[in-house]
Amino acid sequence: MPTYKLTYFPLRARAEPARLIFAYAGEKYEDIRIPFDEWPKHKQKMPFRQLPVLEVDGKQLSQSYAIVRYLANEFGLGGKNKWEAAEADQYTGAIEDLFVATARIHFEKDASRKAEDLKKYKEGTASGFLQPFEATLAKSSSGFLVGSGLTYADLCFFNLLGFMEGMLKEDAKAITSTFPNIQKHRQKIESLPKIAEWIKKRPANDF
Ligand SMILES: N[C@@H](CCC(=O)N[C@@H](CS)C(=O)NCC(=O)O)C(=O)O
Repeated sequence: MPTYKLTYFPLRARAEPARLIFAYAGEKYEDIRIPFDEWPKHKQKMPFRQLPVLEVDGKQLSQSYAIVRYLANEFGLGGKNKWEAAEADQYTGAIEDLFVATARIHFEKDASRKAEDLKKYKEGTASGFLQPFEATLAKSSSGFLVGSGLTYADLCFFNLLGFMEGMLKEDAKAITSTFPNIQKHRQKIESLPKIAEWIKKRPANDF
């Protein structure tokens, strides 16, 4: 059995999809959370000078989506064939776009630019990204995004909703709550027994 170490900050954000995969698969790993003030002394040891980084038997892998795809393929959550894998990639591409748009507003320091960007986000950006997920889930016979079963895309999407709401609070909740099939999907993911168990015991973070 390989030894896994996942290094990130004390946040869910970009590492949580990997943690959700480990939880769902019931795989052991070391969940390393570097305090922000200690980051400078670790930064130079990371391949892209950023986190998350996954170590598999001492080999380092950077980039959150490379990490989740690798783990998903290891643990049977990568889609049943190449087409399903490509569909999962399609969803995670959109998830990343909305993740970045959300974080940009949260971290914006200029108050008037922040207000303007938030207005655009609320008026269209966020629902424009969420609408295709809602439409896919409305048609899905399994209730998952891809094919007949759970893939890493579902876990990334689940994490995105919590991330949006953690970063933009009521402004995001007012948007996510308007999509009934997305809410149903969320409940489906959080009630998967292994996921429910992880959510109960994971460290509390806003996002
Ligand atoms: N494309 C990268 C982005 C990684 C990234 O932006 N990491 C941030 C935390 S979310 C980071 O390490 N920040 C500290 C730094 O850049 O020094 C990924 O998906 O992993």
